[in-house]
Amino acid sequence: MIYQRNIERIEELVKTQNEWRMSTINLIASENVMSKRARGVMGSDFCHRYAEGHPGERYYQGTEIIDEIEARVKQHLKSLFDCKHLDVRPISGTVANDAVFSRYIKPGDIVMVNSTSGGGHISHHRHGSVGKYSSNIINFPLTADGYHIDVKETINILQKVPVKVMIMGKSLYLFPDPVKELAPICRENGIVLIYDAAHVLGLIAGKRFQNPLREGAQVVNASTHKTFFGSQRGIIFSNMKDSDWAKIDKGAFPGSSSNHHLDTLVSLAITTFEYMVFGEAYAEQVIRNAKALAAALEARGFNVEAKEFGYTESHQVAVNVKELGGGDEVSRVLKDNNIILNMNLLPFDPLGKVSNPSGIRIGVQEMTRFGMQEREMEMIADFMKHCLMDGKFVGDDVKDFRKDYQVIWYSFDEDFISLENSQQLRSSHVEA
Ligand code: DSN
Repeated sequence: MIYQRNIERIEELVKTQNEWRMSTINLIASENVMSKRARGVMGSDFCHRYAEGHPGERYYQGTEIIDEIEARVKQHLKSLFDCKHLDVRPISGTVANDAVFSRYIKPGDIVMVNSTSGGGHISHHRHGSVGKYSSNIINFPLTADGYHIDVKETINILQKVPVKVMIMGKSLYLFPDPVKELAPICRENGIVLIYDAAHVLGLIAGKRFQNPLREGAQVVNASTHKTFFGSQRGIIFSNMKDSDWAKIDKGAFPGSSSNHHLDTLVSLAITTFEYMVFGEAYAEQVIRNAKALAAALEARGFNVEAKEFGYTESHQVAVNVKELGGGDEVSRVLKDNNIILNMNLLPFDPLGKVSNPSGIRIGVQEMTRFGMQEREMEMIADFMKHCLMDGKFVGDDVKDFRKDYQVIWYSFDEDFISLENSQQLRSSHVEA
């Protein structure tokens, strides 16, 4: 009986999570939601199965059907990212990073990365994946605003320091990194330029952010569930020579995983088709929303970062909330009001401030998927002002507001949008 009650408790918690999250404004920049159709194929027999190796070259029998799905998703992702090689087997963005870093970073190599307070991801650092292979990690110098790599100063450093690997892309990511500016010097000096596109993959696929491969990165690693609204997985892609790609192929399998979680792969196949149709309209609206929310917050007295650069060119907005009690307190107060986001170090925050940094990081990609536009960004800014500056409880108002945003846009879910509607949506964005 006790076991039965334990099982029921878990089922009840899952139900509570499902209902609660649909009644909140989720602004976590690394999350998103899948369409009903992408989510609906999860939980099939594939969640029990193994498929090591590549389609048609497996180490198990009984893989014919996943072989077709995997071959299709690879083919479609390759066309979306216009690349020669692509691997869908990493089971997360960090696993994708590790598959690549393990092949390119040798003990003692000097690796140049975005600092943690400058937005760099934990896997690029000493305690993460890079640190497993080398402890010689140096940070890109930043310009005075803290949100851009200082290209001139980086070139000065490269003339004096024998950097072997450069990793661009980050987690607090407002503006593109200078790939095209630094790729030529990397090529001249044999520096491998790796781009971590975890946060901005959907914006790249939607053609609204820099295209790192086209700008000169040798390889791109990413997760598939932030701005790219798929299941939680990782990918790697490149236009490198076949012989170089063979190293990465082994980094993915057997280097960093064996089976690759087929259940989530089938959802990614559906998301990829959604992205091919709706990706450009979605990415466009995401960036419009981020800019609109930043401006609305600033207008209500918040200290929004990077104002002189138009706040953001991505899905994210960074706000300095030191005067409001710091990132920890502010993010807790917001959560108690059903607005969910995370505290974040801001550029030049000391690393010791990691448990109460100066900032919060906001991502608008999930609320955009639920159909929110500029008008709704004004309302979110109002909620944030009322609870953080006027000391009001807005949790019930947030729940009421959220009732109108339950359907997932930019998808083929039958209760929302037809292909024709989406094309109209897309052309209205192009015309606007
Ligand atoms: N740490 C995650 C983020 O929120 O950016 C990415 O892995």
